[in-house]
Amino acid sequence: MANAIRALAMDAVQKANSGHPGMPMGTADIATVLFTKFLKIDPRTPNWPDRDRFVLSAGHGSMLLYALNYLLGYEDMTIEQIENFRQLGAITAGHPEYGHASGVETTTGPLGQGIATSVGMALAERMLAAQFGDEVVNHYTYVIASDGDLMEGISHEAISLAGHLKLSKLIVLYDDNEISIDGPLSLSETGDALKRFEAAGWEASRIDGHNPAEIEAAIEAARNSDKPSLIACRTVIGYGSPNKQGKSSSHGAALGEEEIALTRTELGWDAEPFSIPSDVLDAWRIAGCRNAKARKAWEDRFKALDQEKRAELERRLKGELKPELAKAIAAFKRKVSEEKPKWATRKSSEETLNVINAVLPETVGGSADLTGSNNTRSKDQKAITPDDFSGSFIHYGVREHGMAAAMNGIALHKGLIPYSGTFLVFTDYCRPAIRLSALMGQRVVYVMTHDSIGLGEDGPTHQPVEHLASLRAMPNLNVFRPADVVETAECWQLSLEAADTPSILALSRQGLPTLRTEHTDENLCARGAYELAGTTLEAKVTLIATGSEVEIAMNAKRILEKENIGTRVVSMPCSELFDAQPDQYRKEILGPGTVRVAIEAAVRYGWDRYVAPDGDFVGMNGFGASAPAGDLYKHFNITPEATAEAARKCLAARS
Ligand SMILES: Cc1ncc(C[n+]2csc(CCOP(=O)(O)OP(=O)(O)O)c2C)c(N)n1
Repeated sequence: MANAIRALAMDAVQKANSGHPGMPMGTADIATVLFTKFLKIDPRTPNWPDRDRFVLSAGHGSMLLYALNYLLGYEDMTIEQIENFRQLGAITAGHPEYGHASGVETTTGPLGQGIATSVGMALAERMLAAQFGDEVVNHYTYVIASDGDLMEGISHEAISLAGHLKLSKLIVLYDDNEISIDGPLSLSETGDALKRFEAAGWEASRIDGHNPAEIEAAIEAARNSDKPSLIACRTVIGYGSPNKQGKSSSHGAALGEEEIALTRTELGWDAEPFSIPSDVLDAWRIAGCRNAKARKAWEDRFKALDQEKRAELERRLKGELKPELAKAIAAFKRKVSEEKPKWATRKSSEETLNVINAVLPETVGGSADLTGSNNTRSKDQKAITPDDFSGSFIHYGVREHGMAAAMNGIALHKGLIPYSGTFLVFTDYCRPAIRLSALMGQRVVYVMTHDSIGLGEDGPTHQPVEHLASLRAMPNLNVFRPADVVETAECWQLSLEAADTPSILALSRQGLPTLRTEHTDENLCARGAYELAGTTLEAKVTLIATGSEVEIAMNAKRILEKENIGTRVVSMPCSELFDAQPDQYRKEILGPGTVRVAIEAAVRYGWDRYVAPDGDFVGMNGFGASAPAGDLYKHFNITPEATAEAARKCLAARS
């Protein structure tokens, strides 16, 4: 049965003349034991909520997963798909992509992401079990990870978090083949992976990854451990290939027709390419049906749940929000637009979370050790502990990258909506995971506070300048920068409603006045930008600002209007949503015929498309500095006066 995986992998890579045969050939025995004896999945119901999760962290070995899914009988994984490995339109992408083939639980390929994402999946399982009971939520998370996965820094964050939380239903099978691309692992690694995991609170063992009895015993032991488990499986990369096995030459290139013929002989496999002997295929298909009964029994238990609990779990798994949310946000907006508090938007976010978390039990908050700064913990929100997963707040520790990947895992698992915080400048520490949130279309909310030089004394290491532009460049990511408490509530609502798009909430450290003092039920941020203040004069200038600089724009308007220069102010909390509006709306908002000046305490990159052809930009040209916020705004000339002056100059240049 394992040789069927090897044959499909080497033949598909040969046909595509691209791909990685060595890893699937080396891990075929591990995967065969795992998938035929342990993994609780039902290919006929690929999204059965209580299935075990399998993560192929070593995504370059994608043919392992595709071969398994074909052999097990996933309907969408036909032999034609295998034959079209890595071709346009096929579901058999170069690396496994979430949303293409069923049975692919997460996108992998950037090494380290899979194992870190799996921590979130295992965590979600524990949290949902605490909320809904073991009889409906009770599954394992299995990972196959490679040397590259464990060499990546993110693996450290992931394993220490999992070890701390005692995620005992997380089992990592490590493809311990001592080979990476450049050659033997000894070129660049001397560490002891087992000791590393043990030090992080894991159970660790080493076995022969080609001995089915040892593999089975090790997985059985891991399932009964009260810690997460690492099983280092000593394997031979490219197993079966007489001239390439055990060598990096089998890692990332087709073996070649001649070597494939020799491998067939070596393995005693004489079937034609893409053809699996019927007895072998039958055995696989029978293995694929193994859990049909378990799935049925689960459905019965699910149906037997009390009506309310069942409806709630169903809603949560579908990712539908409660209708009460919109009402609660509207009531909050009405209240604050009357009270007009002067809050930092991070504080506004906290107040909004008090409203959201009271309505939505599925939100899971957190922070990378900046809870008091990110204001992500709402009133009465209980933190989870290794012994009690009934809370809804996670102390991720100083592990931004691991946190972001774990949030992907929580979102992918379904049933929970993750949000968590750090400083905006440290989105750089999370970026590969944010990119996967966007690529996979996951509802993950990144609460990123201290969003500009406005954070003050911590200085340029902590002051983001290029981050907004670089995040805005990422496809399918909404970057919100609200100006006041009302916009913050609206942006939170939009983040939660975007079921297929992650969001960044860029929030201020410094206090900001309430600018939206007239209540509207309508979510004005939904169109990305809107006219916050019109003019009774003839409109000559449009000031476009985001976040904390909207206040500056409002003050610049006052200066200009004293001089009889009609000035509109546009707040642009989300340029992605604005860019998606119809032409007509965008033109109208940008103020046809007016001179446009944009104000943002960040770099200009990306703003020219709004201020063209003869506008200007008031913002940062380089890194910030260490000083009180007010001094910095003056020093960098991001002030109402400088904004008014920029507008005057643009008008003068016209006439
Ligand atoms: C973050 C990241 N860096 C680099 C790569 C390119 N890459 C793919 S596999 C690999 C290492 C291969 O070694 P190993 O993980 O041991 O896999 P094996 O050779 O055993 O299949 C590298 C560097 C990647 N996919 N992701």
